[in-house]
Amino acid sequence: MWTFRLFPEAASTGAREVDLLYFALIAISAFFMVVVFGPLIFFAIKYRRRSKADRTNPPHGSFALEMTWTAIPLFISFGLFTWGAMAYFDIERAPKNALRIDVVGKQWMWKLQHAEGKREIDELHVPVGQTVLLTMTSQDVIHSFYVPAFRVKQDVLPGRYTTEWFKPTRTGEYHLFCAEFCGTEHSGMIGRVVVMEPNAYEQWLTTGDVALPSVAAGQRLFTQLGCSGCHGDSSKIPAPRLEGIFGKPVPLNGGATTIADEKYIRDSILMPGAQIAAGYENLMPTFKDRITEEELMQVITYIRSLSETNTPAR
Ligand code: HEC
Ligand SMILES: [Cu+2]
Repeated sequence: MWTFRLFPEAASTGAREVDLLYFALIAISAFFMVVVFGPLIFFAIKYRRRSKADRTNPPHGSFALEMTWTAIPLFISFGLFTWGAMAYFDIERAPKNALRIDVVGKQWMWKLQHAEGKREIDELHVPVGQTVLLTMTSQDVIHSFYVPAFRVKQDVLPGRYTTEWFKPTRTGEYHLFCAEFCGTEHSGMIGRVVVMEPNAYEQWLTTGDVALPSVAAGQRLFTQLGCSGCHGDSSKIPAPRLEGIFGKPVPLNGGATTIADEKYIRDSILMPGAQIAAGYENLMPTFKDRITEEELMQVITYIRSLSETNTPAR
């Protein structure tokens, strides 16, 4: 049955924060609307033409009044800015220890991959009460991953990784939209997020077609594509070891330093000549036309997994 609702359901921890801020903005705006329009309408009626209101001795300014109506809105604006900035940082900062899911957008579908191997299209299954972190990219144009019930929306860009996180608080099914006009069938780029009880989710992960877990798939690609030939134990080419580099600073030729994050690893694979690790030569071939977006994410997941056993930086 169709029911009228002004707001989408609120089904994540972040939804409460966003809604509260939004309601506060509406309440403050409504209050000042009354403060401005109330007297305006009152005076318009009182001093209408031909009214007999007293028009002698009009007041000419009041310093105290001017200060008050400058200072109060100023502090309210500061407060709103601080609140908004804090909420923004909460939304933007990817939490640690989250359930990681890889997302690839393309015209016109969402392809999702769980770390355990399960793949989905236009549907995302997640457990309730657990923080979920999406790492997203696009294989063509800009898309935007939007789940109104979680109050999260993030652009998904070709050639880059963006993240989005949420912690569902209620089981159920929620809309998933692409919120960036991305071509003729943009309006069809929709799906659903299914929030399940944790044990139902565990069970779902093992039913139907289950592909290789991301780390294992990445490791297999690492061998198949020949990365291990140069970066592995029996390498005859001077190439840096990749154990322990993830998330750490890496010195580059020319003296600069960068952090070995997803983007750096990605660029190293696609454009190896762009940033050369200090002390090495530009001997690595590009894998530009030999690797898909999904495979890139798996290789990165594998390289990240090499760093999860506290290896010190080079
Ligand atoms: C022909 C040998 C060779 C192959 C094959 C090769 N690499 Fe490399 N790789 C290198 C060399 C040499 C460097 C150092 C120079 C540079 O930064 O480009 C390097 C650098 C890197 C870096 C940056 C490391 C750092 O410490 O800054 C990453 C990441 C990387 N390779 C990943 C890969 C992956 C993934 C593959 C397979 C898809 C691969 N490489 C295949 C030789 C190779
Ligand atoms: Cu789209």
